Amino acid sequence: MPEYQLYCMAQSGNAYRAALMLNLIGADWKPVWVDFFNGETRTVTYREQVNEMGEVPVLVHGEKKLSQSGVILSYLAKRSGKFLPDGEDEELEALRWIIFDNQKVNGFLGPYRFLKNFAKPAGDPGALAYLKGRLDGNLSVINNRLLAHDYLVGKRPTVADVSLTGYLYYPAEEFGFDIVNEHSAIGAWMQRMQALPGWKHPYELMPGHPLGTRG
Ligand SMILES: N[C@@H](CCC(=O)N[C@@H](CS)C(=O)NCC(=O)O)C(=O)O
Repeated sequence: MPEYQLYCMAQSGNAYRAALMLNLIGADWKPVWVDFFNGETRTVTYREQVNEMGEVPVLVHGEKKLSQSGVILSYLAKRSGKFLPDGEDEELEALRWIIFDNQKVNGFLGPYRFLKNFAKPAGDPGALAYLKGRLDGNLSVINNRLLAHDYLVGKRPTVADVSLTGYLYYPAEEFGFDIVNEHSAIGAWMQRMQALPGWKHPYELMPGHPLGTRG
């Protein structure tokens, strides 16, 4: 049995952060596919046995069961000594960017892509336009940061950068706009992250792609 199990599915950028981190630290792990699109996370069994919040990802490590990708990243960084912020100031700074990302960057990219790509019926155009407006502003905040810094915190990648990867590598067609063309510093940062040993695309790293394939 591998040391870590990660409840996830290929379409989830929230799960991708955790799967990527496991790969980047060279962990012994295996994915546990969640049938998200047929409602598995809404079942009583999932909520009682896996995650009362009804969300993916969930990391299982021995007796521990962790959810919230920011918590999972922090746990794995502490255990492995990799992607750890250096000292209290960097730790707080990393947390600041993780929360901004969770709430305003990937926290909007996920629902936007879901409404555009997977929702039946497709998302309301007004809701999509609202989210796109917020995304333009929030991605610009990240782009400005990355114009001045190679990584979000300090001079090397930390958990804050792993968190930011979330939805960024999914194909532009799934969003209907191209993040890399619109935000060049994010594009350059994505290439730096992609060059790290162990980096893999979300569709390679987690089961269930293409949609409808059982993981
Ligand atoms: N902040 C959470 C977000 C997790 C999340 O929203 N996951 C989605 C899948 S991509 C989910 O399970 N959503 C279920 C729901 O909201 O009902 C994290 O970073 O882990």
